[in-house]
Order: sequence, then structure tokens, then C-alpha cells
Amino acid sequence: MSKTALITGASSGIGKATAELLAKHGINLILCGRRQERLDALKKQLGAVTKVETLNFDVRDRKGVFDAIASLSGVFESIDILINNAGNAHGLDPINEGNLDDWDAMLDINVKGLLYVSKAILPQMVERKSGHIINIGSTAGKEVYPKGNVYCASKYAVDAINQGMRIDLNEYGIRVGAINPGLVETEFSEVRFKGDSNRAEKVYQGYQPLKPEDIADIIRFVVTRPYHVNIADLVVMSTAQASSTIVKKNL
Ligand code: NDP
Ligand code: 8X3
Repeated sequence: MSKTALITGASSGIGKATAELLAKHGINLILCGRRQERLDALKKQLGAVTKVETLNFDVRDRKGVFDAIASLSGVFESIDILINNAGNAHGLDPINEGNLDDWDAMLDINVKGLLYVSKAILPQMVERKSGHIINIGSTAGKEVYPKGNVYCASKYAVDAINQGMRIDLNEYGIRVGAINPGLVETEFSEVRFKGDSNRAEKVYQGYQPLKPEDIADIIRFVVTRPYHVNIADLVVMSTAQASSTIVKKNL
């Protein structure tokens, strides 16, 4: 029987590329995000290949998260794979100049949102004693970089939650692992720099960054391993990148 995966942040970047690839593997998809028109377009595109449902909620909205997940029925009710991907950086400022709304957004979305979605889905996985959770962390959750402060803190939190989930869910046979990408060219920098496209483009100029499809391919690898194999924590960077701050240009 086909598995069902719920992907948060499926309207763009890594989440969208993952949906496109998992569809080719016949995995039923629950695509989540706030931009319904994008989710609808993706559903139309992938609906010919696999079964697709969309859920529109802001991961910050605790009730919205639980109501949306409770509304699922049929093949979408039982979720085998949860991909906690929704998230962004907001701003890039020294901590003394940080914007409080940016800090709230990053902690509420990247940390609390991931927890809300997980809490809404975990009871069914625990009940069935099966499931696979993939948390999208970041190299920013492994190494703090200048002005990264609160975004890095949110991704260090994802690292801790990933470890905590794996420990607490071990007795239920639920697989938990994180994928921690370096620089991936998506809408991430557009969001970080609040629509300043010039500044966003510069982040990915002069070297070959990762593509969202590269991360999707790793997620595909992770979810297609035999049950006894759990990829617990994986860091992946562009060959041009050696650390958060060392990127070889014109490689
Ligand atoms: P994108 O900006 O392309 O995608 C972000 C996704 O998150 C969108 O689908 C967006 O959907 C969703 N999202 C954002 N805020 C919310 C919210 N409040 N509620 C629900 N959904 C939300 O960025 P990426 O694909 O690059 O980012 C995906 C993940 O990868 C993030 O967790 C990011 O931190 C992580 N990452 C990214 C890296 C990069 O260099 N790009 C590197 C390392 C990690 P919508 O706006 O429709 O709600
Ligand atoms: C995204 C990668 O280096 O921009 O998590 O923080 S970075």
C-alpha cells in the first residue's frame, strides 16, 4: 500500500521539490502552506501521478494546525512520513539591532510551528507504533555565523528537538532524523531580506549553491531506506561551501 507523507512548506523551495520527487515514487502527499494558489497548482501538477491533498494553515496558529490535521480523511488520515520543512530566516542583523518581530517570526515558525505540527501527528504514529519524521534543520543549527543569532538559535533548537524526538519515540519504533542543508537557492533569501531581490540574488552569486532538488533527492533516499535504517542527522553543503562563512567563489 502507498505511504502518505505530509510536507510543511510545500509551496516553495525544498518542500515543493520534495513533493515533486516523492510523487514520482507513488507516495500520497499532503501539501501544506499558506499560499493556497501555489498548493492548488502543485496539486494539479502532481495529481495525475499520485493522490494529493492540500492543507492551508499558518504553523504559528496552534488551533489552525490541529484543526487542519484533524480534517484529513481517507488515505490522508494515516500519515506515515512527516517532513517538518516550513521555515525561514527573517532579517540578518547584529543582535543589538535585531527586530523583535523578526525574532518572534523565526522562533514561532521554525521552532514552535514545527512542534505544533508534530504534536498534532504524533498520537497516531505512537498508536500505530510506526512513522518517520524528517526535520529540516540547517548548517545554521550546527555553527553560528555573524548576524545569524536568532535564526541560528531556531535551528539549534530544531537540532535539539530532533534528538529529543528520536530518544522519546524510540520505544515506539518511530524513525526520526534531521537533514541540515547549507546554502540552497530558493526563496529563502527573498524572505530573509523582505523582498529585496538584489540582495537575495547576491547570496547565490559567484559559486554553485545547492538546488532544492538536491535536498529533495536526499529526502527521497532517507524515506526509501529499509525500516532498520534511520538517517539520524545529515549535513549537506555545496562543494563550494566549507562552513557557514567560507564559500569559495568561482569554483
Ligand atoms: P522557501 O522560502 O522557498 O520556502 C519556505 C516554505 O515555508 C514555504 O513553502 C512557506 O510557505 C513555508 N512557510 C514559511 N512560513 C510559514 C508559516 N508561518 N506557516 C506555514 N508555512 C510557512 O525556503 P526553503 O525551501 O529554502 O526553506 C525550507 C526549509 O529549509 C526552512 O526550514 C529553512 O530554514 C531550511 N533551510 C533552507 C536553506 C536555504 O539555504 N534555502 C538551508 C538550510 C535550511 P507559505 O509562504 O506558502 O506559507
Ligand atoms: C539556511 C542556510 O547559511 O543562510 O539555513 O543560514 S544559511
